[in-house]
Amino acid sequence: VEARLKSMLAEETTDGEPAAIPPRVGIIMGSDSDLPVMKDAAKILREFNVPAEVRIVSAHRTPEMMYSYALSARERGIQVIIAGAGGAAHLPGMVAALTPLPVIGVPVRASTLDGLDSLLSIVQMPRGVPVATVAINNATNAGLLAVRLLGISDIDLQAKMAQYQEDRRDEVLVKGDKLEK
Ligand code: RP5
Repeated sequence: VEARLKSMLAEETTDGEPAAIPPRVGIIMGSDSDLPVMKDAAKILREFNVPAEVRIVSAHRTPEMMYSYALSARERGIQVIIAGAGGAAHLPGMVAALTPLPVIGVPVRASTLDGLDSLLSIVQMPRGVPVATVAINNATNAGLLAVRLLGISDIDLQAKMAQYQEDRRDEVLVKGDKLEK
């Protein structure tokens, strides 16, 4: 999956390979069919130079792997987990139950129900086990939220986020100017 992701990102970015440093963010997904959506989280983290790992970890098909991944993530230095899944999307919630790390859930549109099934499966967590849920298929926001969380204790990263926001604002202003002309 890392190889597929690399080729997907290579098509979209022109910068070189990120340095092989220990990952701070774990991006996991229930199936390789989630990768076209979840690659956007990896892309954002790469833009911010945040080291991340990408794994297929299924709550239903590889439950033992899900357990060992969630239980070992903190000691391996992972600080935030982004978990994407579709349909009966139990992965983010189960991982959040097993680790004290913040978990961001990405509902993937994977079935005939247009992603509403995934959204509700992820967002409707019981009290005590939070998952920060982003919009359906919006792995970009999951990446950005991970950067913001890391920015709490990393002022350089927080400054980069402030710059990112200014750049987005400027984009809107430029588009507005063009419309007026
Ligand atoms: C979920 O089931 C996965 O996260 C995926 O979104 C969905 C369909 O998986 P595949 O049948 O494409 O492997 O577990």
